[in-house]
Amino acid sequence: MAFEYAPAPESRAVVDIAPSYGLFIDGEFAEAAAGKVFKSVSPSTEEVLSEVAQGGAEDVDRAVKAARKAFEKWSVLPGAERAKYLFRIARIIQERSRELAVLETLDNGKPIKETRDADLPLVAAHFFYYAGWADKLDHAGYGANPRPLGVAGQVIPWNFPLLMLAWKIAPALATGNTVVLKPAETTPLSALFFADICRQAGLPRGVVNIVTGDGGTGAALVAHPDVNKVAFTGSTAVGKAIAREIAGTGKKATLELGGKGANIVFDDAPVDQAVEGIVTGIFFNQGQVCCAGSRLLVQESVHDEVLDALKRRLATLRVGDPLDKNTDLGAINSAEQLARIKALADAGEAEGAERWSPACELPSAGYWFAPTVFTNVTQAHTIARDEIFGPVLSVLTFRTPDEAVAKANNTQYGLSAGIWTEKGSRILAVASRLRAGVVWANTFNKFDPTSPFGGYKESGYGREGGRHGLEAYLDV
Ligand code: TXE
Repeated sequence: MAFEYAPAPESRAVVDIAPSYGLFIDGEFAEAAAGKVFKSVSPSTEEVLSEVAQGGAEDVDRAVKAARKAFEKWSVLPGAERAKYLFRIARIIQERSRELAVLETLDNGKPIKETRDADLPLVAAHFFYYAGWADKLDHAGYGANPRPLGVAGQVIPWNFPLLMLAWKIAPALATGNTVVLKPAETTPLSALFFADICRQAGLPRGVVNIVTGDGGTGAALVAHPDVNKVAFTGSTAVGKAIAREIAGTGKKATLELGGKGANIVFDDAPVDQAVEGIVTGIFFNQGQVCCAGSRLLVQESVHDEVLDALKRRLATLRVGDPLDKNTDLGAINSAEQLARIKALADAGEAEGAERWSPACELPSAGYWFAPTVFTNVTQAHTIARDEIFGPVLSVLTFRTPDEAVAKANNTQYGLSAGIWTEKGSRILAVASRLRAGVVWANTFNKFDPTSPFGGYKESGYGREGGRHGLEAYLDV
């Protein structure tokens, strides 16, 4: 049935983006030493949002020095004092959440519905959660006299810019470390707004430094001899290069890399509920999620029923202006990422899988990809093995729980999985055999700061979130 569509655009005017931004070092914004800049472009319109400083090795060095100096005082501040700053930051994030949500949507391309209702509340929750830990770490509470590692060099991706920043900065600060963070080159703006929030919260100079730039800037940070801990989220290829770079240096590292999550639907699962989980699993953030449920493993007996329901549901999704509150799918983050998605989807077709997309009109400017479902996929297909990092679902079938487990584990990755079944005993039996850092049951992509997150196999090592996330920043 056709219905009238009334656009509900969020106001762009709630955010004031400056025409240019410097690096945030030792509490001040400053130009890069070499005077280089790059443009931050809105992927939904290709509009240039701002010009941002391109940090080089000299800038990284200045930032690390500032962080080292700040560490002397920050690391010995009583936990309760550090907590006050983190609580203050959390509160300011809540107060400025509308502005930050609009900013993130403009810079990243994801729907305002997601930045407003998922990203921003989680960002604040991480700061509240780790603020609560800061004074519990003082020995009597935590045990073995934990000590911060020193200066943390943190490199983050573009898919959840502010949330990845929160995952990295909140536990580092709670444990008494200081930080140099490099945001992704396509989404630098929310980290620079966060720098302003640090100033607003009165955070001592040098505790948080933001050095914007590209992979070369990240490499300089990782390689800096005075960085004690590296925290990276990004591609598996760069994660491996970082592991090689720091081998033998004594630097500690957490690496959160790619994934190829299996979303396993058994024949007793409520179909409508499972379909919602499949949609969230692969179309949330246009599928640019490391723990996306990019492989649907559906029990053969319900394959047609589930696929019919899924296609009906996909026909109702709205793809378009990410600032519209009704939008379900926004833009792909960059031209490069769009090209990667297109190439893999083309490989799916070339290798004989069956491609389907709902009818939808994509905007002419910007980077867009329609929600896509591939059926008749085998484990040998490239689209069943490689991380696509886009709104592309590969559907495979299974007959028995053993076969489901074997197929789910047949990947170089091990970040996430989902199980849909009414049987509690089956959830426990299957979950314990899945080689994945997170297994959701009858839900997908649910996050909470209290839960550790991280991968098996080539999805990386170390955990972020929860108590385990603290340990990544401590020596005992
Ligand atoms: O990642 P990169 P890209 C996957 C996803 C995607 C692919 C490529 O499959 O299609 O990676 O994305 C910085 N030393 N994921 O090219 O290059 C870079 O500047 C230090 C999964 O964007 O890994 C950015 O800040 N840093 C993923 C960050 O690393 C370096 C999220 C990520 O960029 C560097 C993103 C170097 N040598 C992509 N080279 C996830 N796990 O969620 C680049 N960087």
